[in-house]
Amino acid sequence: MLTIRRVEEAAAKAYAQGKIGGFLHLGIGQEGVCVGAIASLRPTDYVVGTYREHGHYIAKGGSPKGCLAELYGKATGTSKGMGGSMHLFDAKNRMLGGYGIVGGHVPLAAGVAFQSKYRGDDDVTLCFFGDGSVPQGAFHEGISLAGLWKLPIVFICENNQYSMGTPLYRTLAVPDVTERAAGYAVARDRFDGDDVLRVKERIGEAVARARKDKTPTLVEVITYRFRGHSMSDPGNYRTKDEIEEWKKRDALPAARERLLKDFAVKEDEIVSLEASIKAEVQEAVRFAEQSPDADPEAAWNMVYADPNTDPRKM
Ligand SMILES: Cc1ncc(C[n+]2csc(CCOP(=O)(O)OP(=O)(O)O)c2C)c(N)n1
Ligand SMILES: [Mg+2]
Repeated sequence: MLTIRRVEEAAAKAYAQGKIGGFLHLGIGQEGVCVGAIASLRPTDYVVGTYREHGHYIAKGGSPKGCLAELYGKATGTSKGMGGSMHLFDAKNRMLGGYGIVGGHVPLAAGVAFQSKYRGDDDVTLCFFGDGSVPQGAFHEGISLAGLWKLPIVFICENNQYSMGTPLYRTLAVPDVTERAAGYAVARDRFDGDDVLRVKERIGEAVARARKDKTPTLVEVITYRFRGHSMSDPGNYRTKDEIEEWKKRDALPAARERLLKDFAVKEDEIVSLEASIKAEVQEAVRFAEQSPDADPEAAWNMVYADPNTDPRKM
């Protein structure tokens, strides 16, 4: 969680310096969700995410270098600098995006889960999306087929209270997202995302069900983003008090406390871990800055997959 936060803080700084172009959506405040959920997976399981997916990419085995270089549009980025912030792909770690169309990736994730079942693998797919995906048509098409075909997938709504600047009460007639599950014969769960171990345990139950029984679950995790929607959003639609209230439920300092109290980790061990994460991220920034730009000619090489290459082995 700390690595992800430091990477995103570094990204925000580089963006303000004009070193990163395009969109940049930070998940600062939401790290407990992707880290807890992905910690419950096996390496061969799949993750499909939105444009707010830096944390998911890193939690799935990606590196600060691969993330930052991608944001900088460099050839050494995880998508060879062709995707940018919203399109982090890492086939070898089975991180399958990074999508900019709200809700559009939900049926794609159902397709990934379908191939696992079709091939007889026991891999599970986690599909992350925001509260803004829930009223979208594609979301319902994806979850409907997952329920009908009993696909090994966990749909995880990261409910951060807003779709861009629009609060939940203006987008959802039924604010409990998981009530939709009943219409599609999908199991459901809903809980707070302020404790990373709770997230791991509860998502782990849904993952176990998907792996063993081949049945989907719709999970809603209550969370909050501390920054605006993207770098161009100062977030003026909410009060400082609201943000401060949510900061009391930040999963990152809570995890630090638990390491000290419940797991008998020493303060100086944590301090040295924090220092090594800081150094790793500083090194990743240097790497991104010094890497060569993406080669526009190389874009043609990636329009179609090589039919002789199994992307799962890349
Ligand atoms: C189909 C579609 N409509 C509109 C947009 C513009 N848009 C980008 S992000 C966003 C809000 C999505 O909110 P949510 O799903 O809650 O995710 P969050 O940004 O909070 O993580 C919108 C409307 C889009 N990218 N795709
Ligand atoms: Mg949202």
